[in-house]
Amino acid sequence: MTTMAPNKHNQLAAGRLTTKTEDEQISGTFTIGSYLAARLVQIGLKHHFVVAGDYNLVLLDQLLLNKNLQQVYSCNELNCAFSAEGYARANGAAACVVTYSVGALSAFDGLGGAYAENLPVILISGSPNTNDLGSNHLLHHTLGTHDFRYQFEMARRITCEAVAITHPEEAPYLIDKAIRAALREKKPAYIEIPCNLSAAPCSKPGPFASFLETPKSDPTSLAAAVRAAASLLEKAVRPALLAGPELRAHRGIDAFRKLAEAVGCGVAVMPSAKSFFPEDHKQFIGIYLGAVSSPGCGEVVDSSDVVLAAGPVFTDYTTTGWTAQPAEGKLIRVDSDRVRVAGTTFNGVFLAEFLEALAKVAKRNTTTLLEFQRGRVEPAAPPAAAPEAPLTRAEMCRQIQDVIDSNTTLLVETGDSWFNGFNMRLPGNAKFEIEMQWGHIGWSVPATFGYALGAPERRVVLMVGDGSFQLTAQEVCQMIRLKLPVIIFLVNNRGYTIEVEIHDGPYNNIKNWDYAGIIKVFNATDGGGLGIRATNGKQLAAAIKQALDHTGGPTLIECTIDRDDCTKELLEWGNRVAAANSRPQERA
Ligand code: DPX
Ligand code: MG
Repeated sequence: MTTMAPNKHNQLAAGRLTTKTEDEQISGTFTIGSYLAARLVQIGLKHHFVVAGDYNLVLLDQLLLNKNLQQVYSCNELNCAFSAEGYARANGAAACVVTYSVGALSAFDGLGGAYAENLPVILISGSPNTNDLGSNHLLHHTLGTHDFRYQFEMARRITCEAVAITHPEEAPYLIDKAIRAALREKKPAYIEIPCNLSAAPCSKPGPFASFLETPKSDPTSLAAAVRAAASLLEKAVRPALLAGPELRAHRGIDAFRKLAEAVGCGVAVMPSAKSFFPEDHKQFIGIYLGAVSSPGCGEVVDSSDVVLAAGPVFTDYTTTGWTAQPAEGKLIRVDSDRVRVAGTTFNGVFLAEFLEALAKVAKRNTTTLLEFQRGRVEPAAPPAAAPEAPLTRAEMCRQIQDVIDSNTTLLVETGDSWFNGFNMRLPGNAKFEIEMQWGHIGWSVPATFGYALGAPERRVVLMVGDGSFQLTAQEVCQMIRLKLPVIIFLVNNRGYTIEVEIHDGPYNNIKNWDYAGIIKVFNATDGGGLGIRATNGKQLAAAIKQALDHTGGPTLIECTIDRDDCTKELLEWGNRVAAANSRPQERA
């Protein structure tokens, strides 16, 4: 519904309404909307994701005036938030703009994901005209009561900072407060802007360097934590290092590597931290996931007497149903702002600083690496399937492996795509993205779109199941619209296979779609997307070749495999997680 907005956008596009507001900006006159745009550019954004609605149209006009910030459109607000989430993975931060309630409440699901995954996504929502606050008016797109605060109250629960602007004078302060908190905490923030204030004048933005400052540890606590950790490591017979998913958010990837190289021990990664330590590094021993760890890795970590876990997130999923969590007494646990050494906590110690400092004093001990190397059996390259034999999961993965080069980012959706992804070897600087904490099926299609916009120089490859794809499929049209050469491997196994293997029932069957054919629908008259179905290895090889040559838009390759053709890791992991989830209630 678009009744309230002046039709500035069209005039702008037609070149009729050009100079006044831009001149004003250059000469230092700002509005709330142009102030926000300037701040988004200052923190490094080149794009913002948008779904229009009458509570945000004037704001969108204001954002459009900033030529350093491209407005990117989403099909719905869930996709809008997930696109921003993916963009933040590639670019460090992101912003999305939605309309009141009908838009924002959908976006909240994606914002919850950004919270769970430690990504600073700034959600901006248009809101009612200030003259309606406290009046006796009922408004459209609301619950139909006189309460217009509920959205703000809800946002507070899933962000690190939520602000609702009610006066132009306060706007710069509140906008800065929200953006600074998001960047500091690596969590989403929320900014609510009434529809009649977006173009109201306000003061101009000041310096922003303080937005990007890294917090400093308390020197005494830092020294004490390093002493305690170094002493535990010194006594260890078989120390090992474990990289966790929070390493990236807290800028610890390089420091972790320095520490690893100083100690020289075996280095494992949690599944949600795959690619945070190079897989072709001589100290890399694989993914630690209990019984379904990479070959040889689980034994080394489990038998290690001191494990230093940096930025870990131990959940029922990442510990394979609570079966793979290093015991407290042998754990050095490095979190974003504290360190725990065998049960003693040191607060006010920041992750990267701690790892850097420990790297300077930690004793060298290569035992776990040697142990791993001794027991290592080089996995044989899987044989190619007969070209015309029905496509299997193994053959599909064998071929996808060859698409991954050191410039690739592989995104994997919740489902067996996780386990297929864990088994992929990542050369050089190849990257891996997973949403293992929030685990929202459908995350990957918009997140891949956002990621590809944020990292245009990379080859972006997605593995997604049919069930997940059905949630957010329409966002492929935005990849077509912006001509992004993403490669999507859509695994059509006719259902929710994870659930089939854990606990089957009629609810795990889904309506089949013509997934390859859907691209034609999205192309309409002007799109350049490719949709190809592969039912055997020969067709898949030809499809991959076409995809690699195709640069004018995405290629979706529908891989049809049997309903029960899944990884053995999924079966094992699924059973253990299901067992943990079905524990009967314990009575005191
Ligand atoms: C559900 C999951 O087809 O993958 O490999 O066939 O399992 P696989 P698909 O994409 O199916 C996904 C399906 C239904 N999880 O197996 S993992 C429950 C679920 C969820 N997120 C949301 N709703 C339900 N994870 C938003
Ligand atoms: Mg499926």
